Amino acid sequence: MGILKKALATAAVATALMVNAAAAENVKIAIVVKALGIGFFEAAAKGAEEAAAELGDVEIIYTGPTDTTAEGQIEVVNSLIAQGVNAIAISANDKDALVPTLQKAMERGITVISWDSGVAPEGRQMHLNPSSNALIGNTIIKLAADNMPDGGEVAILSASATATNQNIWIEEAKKVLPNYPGITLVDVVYGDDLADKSYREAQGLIAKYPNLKAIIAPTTVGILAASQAVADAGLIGKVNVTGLGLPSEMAGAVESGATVSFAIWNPIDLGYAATMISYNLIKGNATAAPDAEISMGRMGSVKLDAMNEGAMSDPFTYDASNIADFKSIF
Ligand code: RAM
Repeated sequence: MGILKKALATAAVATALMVNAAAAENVKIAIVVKALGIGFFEAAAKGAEEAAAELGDVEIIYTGPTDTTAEGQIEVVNSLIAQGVNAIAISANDKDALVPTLQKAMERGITVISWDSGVAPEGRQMHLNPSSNALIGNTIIKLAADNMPDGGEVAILSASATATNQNIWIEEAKKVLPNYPGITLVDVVYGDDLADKSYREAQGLIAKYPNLKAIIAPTTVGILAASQAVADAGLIGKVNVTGLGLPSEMAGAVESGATVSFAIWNPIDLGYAATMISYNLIKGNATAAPDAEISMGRMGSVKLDAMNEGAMSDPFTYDASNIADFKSIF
């Protein structure tokens, strides 16, 4: 080999080694979602990537099962443990079923937090709620009530029956129902955050309750499917669909009138914040403990309560007057 060739080869090896060293220093943060293919989580992943770009030394691993089951998430978490990630930030399909696997992750030194949909305290270091649970519970009932001046029957179309977040919101909604005397909750059904199952469950509600005035879906998948079922059944103006949705997915429903209004927080900010928190815990910049304040970068900081839970901002309501401004964002 000529001298020049040899020097070039040595330089190439050196460069490769440097690239490897830099990659090795990257912090690996896994964002584990309820299931792949859900727009809400794709928006959160966008926020996670924004945080990673800001931090510079982070690799985001966006992953989840194909359906919203705890079994699927356990498999995913086991493979992340084997890969040796630095943090697992999970939106859980079940509060308890994931605890042993996540405890195993923590024993291996992996930072574990839940966000969006929580894990029981023994299975994670902290949990990030998008907003106050009580406020979300009240919001979903109020959104229905505001368009039912004469009261009447409402039904809830939820995600999976074990989803921590929807179950808490439904519990909170039931607590405030007595404040809405004309309104009766006739049923709660589960679409598992699958579009086709949610659509069929909405059809079932329409068939079973001929006087139904509103379907409340505290899930972005459910609200979209229910609005389509109501439109397809020719019931726009008779059954109002409301709950939690993405402006990008719900613009058509608002335009058709199947949905008068709905609410949500910013899922991009939520994914961004979960990533920032994971990073600060990995790096030892913060410890998850009651009263701790953990920085979330451009989102300010979150203060943990006695259960190591914190909450972000209030949900925002969307209707025909403002949806156009948001439908291209998330
Ligand atoms: C779906 C998921 C998610 C929930 C939103 C509102 O995307 O169930 O967990 O927070 O709806």
